[in-house]
Formats: sequence, C-alpha cells, structure tokens
Amino acid sequence: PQKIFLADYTPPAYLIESVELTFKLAPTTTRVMSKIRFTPNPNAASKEFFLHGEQLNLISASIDGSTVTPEPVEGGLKCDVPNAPFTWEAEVEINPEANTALEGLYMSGGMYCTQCEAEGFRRITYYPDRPDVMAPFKVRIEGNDPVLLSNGNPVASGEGWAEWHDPWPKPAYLFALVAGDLIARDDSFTTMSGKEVALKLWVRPGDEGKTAFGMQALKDSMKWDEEVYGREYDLDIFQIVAVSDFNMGAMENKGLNIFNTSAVLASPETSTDANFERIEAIIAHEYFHNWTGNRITCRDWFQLSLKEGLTVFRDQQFSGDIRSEAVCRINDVIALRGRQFREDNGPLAHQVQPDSFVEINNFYTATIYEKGAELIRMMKTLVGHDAYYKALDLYFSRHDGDAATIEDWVRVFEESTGRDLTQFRRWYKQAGTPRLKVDDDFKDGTYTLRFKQETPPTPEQDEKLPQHIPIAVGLLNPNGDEVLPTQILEMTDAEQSFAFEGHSAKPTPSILRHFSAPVILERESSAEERAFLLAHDTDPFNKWEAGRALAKDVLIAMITGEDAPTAAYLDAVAAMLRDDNLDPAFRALALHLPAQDDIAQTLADGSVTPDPLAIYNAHQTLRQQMAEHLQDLLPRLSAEMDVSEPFEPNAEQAGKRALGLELLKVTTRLDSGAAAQALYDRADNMTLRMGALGCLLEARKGDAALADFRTRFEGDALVMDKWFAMQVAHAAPEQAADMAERLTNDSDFNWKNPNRFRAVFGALMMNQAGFHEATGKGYALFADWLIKLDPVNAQITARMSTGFETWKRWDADRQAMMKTQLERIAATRDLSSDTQEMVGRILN
Ligand code: B3K
Ligand code: ZN
Repeated sequence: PQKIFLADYTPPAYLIESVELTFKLAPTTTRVMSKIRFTPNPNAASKEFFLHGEQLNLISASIDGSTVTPEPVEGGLKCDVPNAPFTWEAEVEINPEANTALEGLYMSGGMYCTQCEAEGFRRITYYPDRPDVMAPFKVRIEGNDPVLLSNGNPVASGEGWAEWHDPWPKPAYLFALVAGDLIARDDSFTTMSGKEVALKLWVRPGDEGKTAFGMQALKDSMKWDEEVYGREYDLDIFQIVAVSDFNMGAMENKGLNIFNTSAVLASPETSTDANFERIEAIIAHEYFHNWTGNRITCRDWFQLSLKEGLTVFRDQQFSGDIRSEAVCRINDVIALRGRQFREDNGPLAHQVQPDSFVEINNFYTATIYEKGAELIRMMKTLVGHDAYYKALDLYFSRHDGDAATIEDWVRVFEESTGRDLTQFRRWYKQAGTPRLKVDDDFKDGTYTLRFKQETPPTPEQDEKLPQHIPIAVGLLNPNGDEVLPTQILEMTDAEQSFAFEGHSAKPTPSILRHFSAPVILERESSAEERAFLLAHDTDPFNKWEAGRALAKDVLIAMITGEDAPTAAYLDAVAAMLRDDNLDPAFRALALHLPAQDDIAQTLADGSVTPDPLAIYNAHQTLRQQMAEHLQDLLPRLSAEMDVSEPFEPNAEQAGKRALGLELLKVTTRLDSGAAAQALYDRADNMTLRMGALGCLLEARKGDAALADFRTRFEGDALVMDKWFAMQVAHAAPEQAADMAERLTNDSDFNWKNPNRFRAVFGALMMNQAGFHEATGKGYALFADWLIKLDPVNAQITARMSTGFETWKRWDADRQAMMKTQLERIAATRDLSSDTQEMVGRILN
C-alpha cells in the first residue's frame, strides 16, 4: 500500500461536462453503462488519461464511438485519447451480492444500495474518482424492484425502470443508487423562497412506524439552516433511505441520503432518549452537508475536515438551539475527551489536516470531525457572532460550486474580518492536545493569571509551536458573586500573563468557560475551590467541570492511596442535587462519574501506570459511598423525576429520565435491584427499560429481565443490538470476554452485519476492566475476530483495531500481551491495507 501526500496534489488532467449512467440491476451480474463527456483541463500539466476502477469486469469501451482497448494499470486503466473534448463510453459488470465490504454497490437484505465516500465509486464504474472532478449526472436504473432511486430530481419512470437527473455538479463520492421493496413516509417542506420540496423517508415494510421522528428532525433542520445560515434547499425532492447493513452512521449523497437504520429509525418503545438525540443530530448533519460538503466540496481528501469539522459544528449548534445548549455542550465535550483526546494522546494522533495517508477511510476520525468542529468554534469565539456569519456568507458566495481547501476557508475569515490567522492555522497542522498550565497570584488589588502552554510530541511531530488559544475566563468573589463576566483572553505565546485590577479580595477564577479551546487544563486546585465553583459558577459548563474535576480527584486519590476528598465531593453533590433550580439533565450529568478511560488517561498523563481493575473498583466504591450518603434524598428526588405525561423525546422529559436513572444506579446499591426490577416491569419506553436492565445487570440480577427483553424484541434487529451490547457492557471484569465469546455463538450473532459486530465488540472495547482483564483473554478474542472480519469488511476491522490504541498506557504484562495480538494481526496473510495501516501506526 502506498502513502499519498498532500504536497503531491496536482489538478485533474481531464474535467467532465456530463455523465450518463445506465444500471441493469442483477444481484450477481449488474451491468453499468457509462457515457462521459471529458474535456482536457487547461490548468493541468499532465495529459495522461487515467480512470480509477476496482473489482470491475470491463466488457467494452469506446471513445467517440470507436472501440478502444485501454491499458489496465494498478487501480484502474489508462487510454490514449484525443487532445480535445471527447466522449468515453464503457460497459462493466459488477457483483453486488459478493460485496461484503459495503463499499460501492452492494446488497443489504435483498435491496441494492451504494456507499461511495470516500473511494467507492471506482467499484461501480471506471471514473476519475476524486472530489475535484465534479459533474451533473443523469442516471437510468433498470430492475425488478418496485422502488428505483438515485440523486437529484425524478425525470421519468415506468414498469421496471426510472430516470433521475441531478443538475448540480458533484463529485462521484456523492453518487447514490437504491433499489428495493421500500415504503415511504411522505411529507413536504416549503423553502424560504416559497419552493415546495417533496420529502421521502424510505424504509422496509414493517418499519413505517419508526419514521415520524426522523421526518420531523429533517424539517427542523431545513428550517434551521435557512434561519441561521440562510441556506435554502436546491432540488425538488429530498430523500432518506434506511439500510440495515451500513459501515457508519449515514451518508450525505446529494438529495438521497443513505442512513444506517440505527441512525434514523425511532420509536419510544424501541429507542432511548440518547438514540433520539443522536438520530436528530445525524439527520441534521447529513442535511447540512448539502451546503457544507456538497455545494462546496473538498478539493482532495486532505481537506476532509473542511466539510466534516464545519458540519459537525453546525449540527452541534442545531442541537444546542433546539435542546439545552449547556447540556449539549457538556455532552459534546465528554465525547471529545473520550474519543479525540484519547486519539490525540496515543499512537494514532494526527493533524486535523494530515500531510499523508495510506487509506483515507482510516481518517474519518474524531480528530477530523470533533477537533475540526472545535477549531471552527474557536474561530467563531475569536471573531465574534456577527463576524462569523459575515464570513460564512462570503464563504458560501465565493466558493459555491467549488472543490475548496481548508486554506480557502481560513482566507475567507481573514479577508472578511481583517484578522491575521497565521498562527491559528497551526491548529490544523499540529497534532496533539495542548496542555494549559495555570497559576495565579494576588497583590495590591491586582489578580494575575499566568498561563503556560505546551503540546507534547506526537508521531512524526516532535516540535510544537505555541497555539493561538481563546481562553474564556470569569472571576467570582469570595461570596460567590461574579465580579468579572466572561472575557476572552487570547493566548498566543508559550507563556503569558493577564492582570485584573481593582479587586478587594482574591477572586476565584473560572477558566476555559464553555470549554473555549480543546486543551487539557492543568490547574492544581483544592477540593474547597472545586466545590465552590460547583456551587457558584455562572457558566454551566465550568460548573459541571468543577464537579467532574472533584470526582476525578477523589477517584485518583483512591487509586493512588492518597487522602481522597470524598466528603467534600459527596456534600457538594448532595447540595447540587437538592437545587431544584438546576435542570435535571444537568444534575444527571453532574452525578455521572468520569469514565474509567478518562481516569486511565489522566493517570498515564501523570506518569502513573493505570491498573484497570483498581479504576473499576474505585468507581464501585465511590458509587457505594454515594448511595449511603444520598440515602435520605433518593426517594423524594426519584419520585420527582417520574414523568407522568405521555412519552415525548424532548430535552425536558429526557432530562428527568436521565436523572431518574442516575438515581436508580445509586439506589440499586442499597436495594440490590428491587427498584430497578419494578421499573423494568412497568417501563413503557426503551429509555427506562434499558436503564433498569442496566442496573439489574450491574447487580447481577438481570437474568429474568434479559430473557423477557429478548422475547419482546426478538424480531427487531436494532433492539437486539442493545440486548447483545448490554450484556457485554455490564459484565464483571473477569466475565466480559467470556460473555462476548458466548454471544458470538448465539444464533442471532450475524457478525457480517456491522451493527451486530459492533454491539458485541464495541461493547467489549468500552468495558475497560473487562477488555483489559489480567489474563489477556479479552485481547485474544478481540484479535481473533478482527482477523476473521478483515477479509469481509476491512473498513470496520481497521476502525475497531483502535481498541488496541492505548496499549502503551498499561503495565508491562498487558503491553506485552496487547503487542503480541497486534503483531499477530499484522502478520496475517493478505491483511487489508486498511488494517495494515492502522495496526502499523498503533505499533509504532
Ligand atoms: N461523509 C460520511 C462519512 C463517510 C465515511 C467514509 N468511510 C458521513 C458524514 O460524515 O456525514
Ligand atoms: Zn459528515
């Protein structure tokens, strides 16, 4: 496998005026006819005509009507062509049924569907499969299926055929085709200029009852993008199709989004509040790509964060607007720390704009997506609300129809705001999470904050330069009143001080409010100060952060055998819980203990080798202490969190259920599962049912409920995914691997289905103490299955190999065992280049 470098970019030799595709569908022998009008690119140095193609059987090819015999070359073909515009026609045969990689045209439960991003189109026909080649597409589909769909507007159809025309030039990665026995939920949306758009959400018969929420989320997204960004939809129809076999969440194909069923189908009986929230966010995300990704696409895959970072930021804004902004922000930061910080502080750390890659599919990462979104958020913080939207207007008007670069994006901001963002660009090019150290002093009424920034070395990047960091700061006086409302300090040097004059007593700082930059704040702080901020901070994020920091202090002290500030923590938590002015969702988050992975990362950061079992035990102990401490509070609060109205997946109800379930976890420590069983028995929605089941499993009292759960939902694949995942997620450390293994023998364990594979092995990865169980059986089992999956679905295998990415964090024995498994994977014959690249990077 070859490394590709950003520095080697050259413009395409040929551009495309128009594409016509005809599909004659058949499960093992689909024929694809292409007719493509090429013209030499005046801006290209090369005249070489190369088309990508993989796993294609070329039947015939012609140029301007004369048969040609192209030369097969690595990854495609070459051909002699005229030095003038010409028409290329080709016919190829492909085998959708044999396509288990789920990339290109494949079959899922009898229906045809496609996934072309990043480089799947080359498995459909010969084509310059690169995002800077954009063209309008006309597609004709011939097949026996009742529903035949592609991008754009429907033009004509009859028995056994349909034609679609997408007038907006697009790169091949946005191509889509779907054919099958499907049923639509129909709706419509009137755009800001009064145009009526038909909306269709296609599902398999039987799933119609799970489409209402997705459709509403789509309409909300369309409205929001008009109101906030002034972006109007641009075709007569917008369609979503739900597919059960899908490698990721969803795909933004122009006018025809394809979704993993898990990212679109929802009902109160089968989906949790978290599912509803995720579905809403993903529908918004894919819809928002219509402008940030499709109308303005990426020049090449090194620019991936141009569309992904921006679109994640937009979907975060959307969720914050229609739910609770504070709660969304906290959840986004939890996810960022859990996935991106973990990545950025291990062997897979890479730049938001990488310089090279082997397999682009390995770069759809938390760094490209979530850190990318943080960079946009920081730009907005630095330039301010109005300047941000002014810059966005310029971005859309200047680059509409372009295959743009991250540099284009930054330049739009510079030109529109007049700010010099030279130093800010480092955020795109420097990997690693900056550490921000703070200390302070107080003299003669002047309070001074001194910051020091440092970014640790990452693979192939030893030296780091200071970043431009927006630090949001507020100050509180000893009574807990805010004496300085949030200010944005701009840190640009390695060390920098900021002075605040006119204070009669030393204030308490609230630093990095709203998590204003993706950095690790290192500030020695007393339990009293943390409790004070938890009680008084006006910034909801930092209020929560103070509680989290205190919980981490307690857990870490328990593990390292120091004096743990447990009493201070429990008192602060009790006070916070009693505060009825606080949003229940916020209280639920504040009660939730920091993840075990987070504790491991923090210990490793402080040069303490983490012991996964000790971390697990500290969690257990603290929860037990919490239960005893909160005993008196539990019954009243739990009762208050009961939702009596009919189920609605809104933020208000979800917050109450979340807090109710956090309290149930605590209660379960005292009543060994009685309340959880009662809740399970009366639950009429999946949030409570699953929450109760989780508690029962933790109490090792889950057998009856588990059996009931299976009987109820046996035929529902998405709910059965939960059944699989829960058992592994809640298994005791020494049982998790055995449990996962047992489940792989279950008759419903369909390992070629990505959702089912992830249900078991994703859960094993996440059960830290179970995965890292001392004998190493978790590692061995995991590696066995990665090796088995690789030839079937390399993308999922490569992605899941990140289960091993923390290997250098652990003790020598675990390191050795993990390394052995990584080397065993690496040594597998015919290992995919996807997995090779990942395992190779992890090992280095
Ligand atoms: N753009 C797709 C992800 C494609 C992943 C290809 N391996 C979904 C999204 O980010 O919206
Ligand atoms: Zn995206």
